[in-house]
Amino acid sequence: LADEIRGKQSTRGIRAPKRKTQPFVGVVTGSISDQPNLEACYKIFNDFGIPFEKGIKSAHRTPDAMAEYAKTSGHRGIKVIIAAAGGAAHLPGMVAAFSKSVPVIGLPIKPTIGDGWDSLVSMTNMPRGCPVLTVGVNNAVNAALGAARILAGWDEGVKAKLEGYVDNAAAESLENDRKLQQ
Ligand code: RP5
Repeated sequence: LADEIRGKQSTRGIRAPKRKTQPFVGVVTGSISDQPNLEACYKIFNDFGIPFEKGIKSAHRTPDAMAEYAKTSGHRGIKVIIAAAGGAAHLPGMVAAFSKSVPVIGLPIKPTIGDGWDSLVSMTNMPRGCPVLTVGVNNAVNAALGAARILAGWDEGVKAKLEGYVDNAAAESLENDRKLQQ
């Protein structure tokens, strides 16, 4: 993936039009108000060189667009979907229902009322046969890393980035311990 060409510099120094890279991850939120919570997720995908697409597909406000997006995601080459929603967090479950075979990671967003527990439980308590792989409330980092782990099964570049990430986190933790002892 890291080798995918995102844009090309022409020989005259004029920037050629960006070639659209096939996205492997679809990130959808129920509302524009959820988007700031996804920044950490987008950063990881950019750092890892994972092509992704993002969109707002509301299960309540735009159910037809949401259904169309989910139904066509697999045919369009999307390997995993992150669906983020808060409050009445139906989006990941509906996306999982319509996409049929694409893994869906549910990211509960803390709503304006409450701590997000209701959003979390609505994503974990799916009926048998329709799983939503759910991460913690507002934990966009784990949503991104979870998607990267799915892709790492068939992409060596993503696997190497992930292992580097884990090794860096270990080194940082050991360094924090060392500092604490001083
Ligand atoms: C959910 O309702 C969205 O995912 C969002 O978290 C929440 C509130 O949406 P807004 O009223 O801010 O658009 O569907």
